[in-house]
Amino acid sequence: MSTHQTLDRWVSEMAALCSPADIVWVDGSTEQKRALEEEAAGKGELIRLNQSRWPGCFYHHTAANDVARTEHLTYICCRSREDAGPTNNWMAPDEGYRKAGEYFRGSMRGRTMYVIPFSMGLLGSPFSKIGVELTDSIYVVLNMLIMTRAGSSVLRELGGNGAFTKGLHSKAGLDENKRLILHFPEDNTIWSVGSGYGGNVLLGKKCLSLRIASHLGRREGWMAEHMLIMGLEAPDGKISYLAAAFPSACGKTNLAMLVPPEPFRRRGYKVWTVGDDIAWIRIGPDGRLWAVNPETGFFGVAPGTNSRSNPNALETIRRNTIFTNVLRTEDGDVWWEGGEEPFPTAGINWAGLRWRAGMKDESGKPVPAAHPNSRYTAPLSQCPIASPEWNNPNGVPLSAIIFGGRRSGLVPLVYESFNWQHGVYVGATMSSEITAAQYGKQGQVRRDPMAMMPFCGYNMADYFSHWLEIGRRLEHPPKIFHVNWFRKDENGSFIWPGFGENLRVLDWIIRRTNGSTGAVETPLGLVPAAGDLDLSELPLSGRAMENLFAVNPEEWTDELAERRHFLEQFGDKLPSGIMAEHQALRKRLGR
Ligand code: OXD
Ligand code: MN
Repeated sequence: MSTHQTLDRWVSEMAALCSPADIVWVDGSTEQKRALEEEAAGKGELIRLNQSRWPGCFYHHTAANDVARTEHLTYICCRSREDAGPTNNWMAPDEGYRKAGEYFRGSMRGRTMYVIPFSMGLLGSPFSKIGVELTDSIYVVLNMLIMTRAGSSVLRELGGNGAFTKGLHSKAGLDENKRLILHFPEDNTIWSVGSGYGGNVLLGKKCLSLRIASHLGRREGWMAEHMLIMGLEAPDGKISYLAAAFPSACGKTNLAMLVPPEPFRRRGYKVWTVGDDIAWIRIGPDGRLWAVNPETGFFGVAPGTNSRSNPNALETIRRNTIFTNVLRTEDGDVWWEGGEEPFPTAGINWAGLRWRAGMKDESGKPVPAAHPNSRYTAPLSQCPIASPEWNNPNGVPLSAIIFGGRRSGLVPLVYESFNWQHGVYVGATMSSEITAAQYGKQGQVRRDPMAMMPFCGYNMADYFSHWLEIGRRLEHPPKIFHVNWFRKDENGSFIWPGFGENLRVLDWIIRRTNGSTGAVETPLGLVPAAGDLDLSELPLSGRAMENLFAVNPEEWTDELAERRHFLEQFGDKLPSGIMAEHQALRKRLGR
């Protein structure tokens, strides 16, 4: 029970629908957390790892049919279909409540309903939003305690009549045919049923912090973005902040926790992690953009994480971490493809099968140890380079916004947009090649504006207008850049070394924002002039640099046609400024 009548009434109504055996309010205390861990371990929902090697860590695995976000079962339920736009699944609110209501009815029989009051953002910050998630999963409770600020303090902040997002989740039967992830932006409500996978059920994350928040942001004049936030400290001690949007599988977490290359480290460059996934951005009283990370943890992809690719992530997940769908060894260790050596010789793989190194399936394919989308949930406070500013209620001022994608051709290593409107066009036409980790044909290009395609809670054309409107209101807009770490040479090899070396590009970006370096104009935007990019101690040939920055107009014909086709689906709703930028690019390329 709380002191908030609307909240109490809603909890009672949802309990009447789902029929739990009892109701437990999550208070955020260590005692309650320990008791829940104990209970989950007792029921086998979590497995305690070897505590001397992995203190405070647990293992969990989801159903085999429930290992990733289910975009085809994710809907925006607003009254008018047009408000959801052509890139979202849409369902009428009445139908959504009716359909999911059938799946929720009696779904918690014999189970406990947990009531999790949580805050996205620091309590009391002007950026923050409060949510309450009702769930029948202890795994969800324990993840939410890592990813959000949850517990009784949130109820105190909510008081007797504060606004909150209503989130209802039930695993129900974990039946794919009875799974729905529904968002009712007009009711500030989320209903998620039939799944136990993080991205579908940790309702503070994608559902609230992006889909519902993007809707609230449009209404209230701020932005909810799928962006990492990082600080880059220069040798003089000045820290500049960047926010960057990349589609999945482009290394967002690695970039947020980047280790500078040796020559930069020696000179005193440092990176500070503010967030790896979500940025809430507002216009500050000084006319600049300010950003917070509303989360308190990382829900990161495990495979490929090792002490070379991301030593800071590896250090972060050494304790108090929940591992999902990785390999577990008999002696309570965990492992994943691309993880640390020594490699295990045997264990229980993500699907619960006895696994041996080198094992093949009937068709001769290697049997994976960890699922490619296996995850770790770890507290941000444990990141060795966590920025002290991640707890600043006013956020950090942004010097630059970076968009990026995975393109083996066409797109230079880095370019700067000419102005805000051009930058919004650059974000709106973002794209990435599909990798082995995603559904779809490998190499095929997928459009993903601002990396928000699966997360924008309203019509994407209105979202572009909102970006343009924010730009009009900004006295000191950050510069907007585009990067592509993935350009390949004629032999199909990556030209740019990536990882820590990406700092060289970030350094140019920051120096562009403070006017201390030059650039040359190309049809796409501004690129570093020869010598502007600091390549000290990086053996990269002049030819490689030429290939990295080449803009070949004749190669752009198909890309321009695809962009146009993509933008035309928004019809009259597409802001004219976006099409004007498209035409201007076409002209500059002479196509
Ligand atoms: C994520 C995603 O899990 O973008 O962050 O899918
Ligand atoms: Mn994400």
